[in-house]
Amino acid sequence: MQSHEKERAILVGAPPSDMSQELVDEHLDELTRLAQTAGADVRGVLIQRRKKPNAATYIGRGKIDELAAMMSEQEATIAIFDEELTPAQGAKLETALDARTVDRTELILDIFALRARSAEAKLQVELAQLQYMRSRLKRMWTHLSREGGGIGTRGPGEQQIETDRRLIDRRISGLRRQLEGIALSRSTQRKSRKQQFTVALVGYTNAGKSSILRELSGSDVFVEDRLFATLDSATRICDIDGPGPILLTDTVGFIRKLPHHLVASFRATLEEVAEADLLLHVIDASSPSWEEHEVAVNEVLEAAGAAGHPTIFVMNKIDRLTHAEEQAIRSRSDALLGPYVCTSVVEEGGLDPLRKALQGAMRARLETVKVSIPAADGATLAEAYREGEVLERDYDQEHVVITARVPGAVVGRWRDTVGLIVERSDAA
Ligand SMILES: Nc1nc2c(ncn2[C@@H]2O[C@H](COP(=O)(O)OP(=O)(O)OP(=O)(O)O)[C@@H](O)[C@H]2O)c(=O)[nH]1
Ligand SMILES: [Mg+2]
Repeated sequence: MQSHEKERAILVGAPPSDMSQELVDEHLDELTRLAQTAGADVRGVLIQRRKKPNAATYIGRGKIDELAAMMSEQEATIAIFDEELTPAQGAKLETALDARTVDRTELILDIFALRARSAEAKLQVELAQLQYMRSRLKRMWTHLSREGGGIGTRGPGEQQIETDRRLIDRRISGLRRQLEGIALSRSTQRKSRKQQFTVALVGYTNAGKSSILRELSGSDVFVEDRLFATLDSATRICDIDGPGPILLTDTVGFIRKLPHHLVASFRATLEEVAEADLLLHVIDASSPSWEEHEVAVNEVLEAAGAAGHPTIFVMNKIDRLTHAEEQAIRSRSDALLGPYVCTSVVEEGGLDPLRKALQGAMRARLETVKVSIPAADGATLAEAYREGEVLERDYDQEHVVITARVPGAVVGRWRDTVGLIVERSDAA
């Protein structure tokens, strides 16, 4: 993207009258980051506190004049609204301002389109974009069109939109079919790792999910201080010095008012979350609005059918807090959250509390058994070491007798295996 083609933008918000100034500022900071991520040059901000946004034009008549004046003074090319505008609101505002309006949903969709790497993520984003456009029959604001010079000159799908909704519908069902195919092969893949302990990282964008995955797995995972750094879920094997390895999956970050079309089209990715044995809900504890972020993430989890899943909360980035702040956060967390740990990716040993919690969660699902294995059966012995912890090991002539902690699924299979003698053990 070339800088001289950058859109000059005024941001517009209509927060509720009773919202704290701190939260209003936080929301604007976030919108600014979103706008900058999408490549806009933010020239100004306009706020109108209201009981609720104006049904016809989002902000009131007087504010529209103020906005128009501000835009001409700042030579702004677009106005960016911190809410999904209805098709009618968008159209009215564009007429009144004689300029392009972009709403929060378009902005997020545009960033997702910029970030999508895998075939699946690209299809998911395109599906969400088409659904958004379908009800508006207008061109999408997109980084692609800016490359072509000026906004909205060549948005993808422009022709379809202008000519025929049916083409969009056809494309939408085509995309759905392709995505279903991909989802099917993913679920087959998942079933094959069913007996392993699977953990999914979820949380607000930029909370530190990928950093934690990178640190725990020791592998190269993309981390950056920007919104929606990760769009593709990545799974890595992590050794946490516990009974056997875990499979840790990183997922796309969530955000306040995440467009529902996006949630819907990322459903397959989110299913992975719903099927995990355990969720790690990562929270940036250094953000003043972490409580609001936590609620937003829960809303998305609910929409994805993963609410109420066994969860450990991870209060991350505590290195950024003073001791007093950390204490305050701990007492809030005691009151608000389920089991939680405080972590830091940048401090030496900062993830140890998380490792311990994961070890505990793994142990809780293990059964301790005493198994007599024919000496020739090396595979079962190897499985015991791979899937769990071997506590004791004895030999007689023809057998290896071990006491081991292994997942219930493994115990079940061993019980069904001819030649193995399995007993419950009380050994700790
Ligand atoms: N100070 C500090 N910074 C951290 C910590 N963990 C992560 N970060 C930084 O926070 C930023 C975001 O980290 P990521 O791991 O990319 O966050 P993410 O949750 O994967 O974000 P998305 O993929 O956008 O959802 C990066 O600049 C990290 O270096 C931490 O414990 N302390
Ligand atoms: Mg990430």
